[in-house]
Amino acid sequence: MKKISIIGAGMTGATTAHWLAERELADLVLVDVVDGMPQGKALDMLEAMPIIGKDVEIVGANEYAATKDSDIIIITAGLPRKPGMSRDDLLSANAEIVGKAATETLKYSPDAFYIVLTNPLDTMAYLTMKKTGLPRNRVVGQAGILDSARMRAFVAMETGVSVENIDCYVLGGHGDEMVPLTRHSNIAGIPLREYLPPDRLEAIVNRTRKGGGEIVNLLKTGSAFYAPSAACAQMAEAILKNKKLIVPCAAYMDGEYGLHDMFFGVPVMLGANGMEKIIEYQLDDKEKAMFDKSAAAVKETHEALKKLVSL
Ligand code: TXD
Repeated sequence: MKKISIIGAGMTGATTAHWLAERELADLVLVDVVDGMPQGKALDMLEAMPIIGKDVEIVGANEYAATKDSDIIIITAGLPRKPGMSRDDLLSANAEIVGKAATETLKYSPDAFYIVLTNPLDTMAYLTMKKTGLPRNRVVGQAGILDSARMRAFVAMETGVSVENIDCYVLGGHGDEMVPLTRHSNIAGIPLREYLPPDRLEAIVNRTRKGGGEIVNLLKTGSAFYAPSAACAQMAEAILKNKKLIVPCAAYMDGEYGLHDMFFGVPVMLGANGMEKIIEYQLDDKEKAMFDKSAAAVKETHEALKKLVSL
């Protein structure tokens, strides 16, 4: 059985374990600093396995040693947003937590692939790659699957069409400057721009951009977790099953889309070698302008990180 370790057993970490256990993909380890909490959640989930008929081992721990020989490490440890906060407000607190999680886990699992979820997402993925010194195929950040799924859900709500028929692509940084690509999005092959009147499409794009904040404002004590963790599980499955799945993820840019030395949300292919390929869309001038604006915002957070941490 493969092994996946999830660092941070809070809302997204524990729910990622839940989605993964349903898929019977790998044995699972939950690590958290809170005494007893990861152990309690892991045992409770393990006790659900006879009911759902899945043979998965689930262990909780406060020490990184429990993650030994993991195939995939998923980093969710860190603070979530509260109402009124931007993702960037989390930078200094989460940089310390993610930096430690990355270097400690690598000691026990030198061959693992990393999926990063902690915010500010693009910058935490960058930190993970720099701290571990891993090649870029081994570190990927989750944002685009979630942002695209939000847009797909809103289109389904608007049209009454099955979510399975709806393909949307939201690229760029995981912030309010994200780039929903309406030209590339479609319902059963029909371009979204033909299917929906411009004002409805614009409303969906705006709601997508603010989708994370909408949930934060409703929950008040934390941020979204069901959809983000479903996205992490999909990424882990694509890697472990060598699916060659093309999904939007945060990947290290080495000249693609004219971007260098930064993580950014682009379509990537996920397979047994992790982030195997970056797919480059042809962007028109308007899309390129949105891309550049989003990239500038992400770059600024990367620069702020470099002032806090030596990389
Ligand atoms: O799409 C995305 N990328 C995101 C990102 C979608 C949703 C949430 N996103 C971010 O993930 C969010 O802004 C946070 O930065 C992280 C985790 O969110 P979550 O909702 O899971 O936060 P919780 O419930 O507070 O859980 C975080 C856990 C908590 O149990 C802490 O005790 C633990 O992290 N924690 C640690 N675990 C291990 N090691 C260390 N050092 C540590 N510090 C805190």
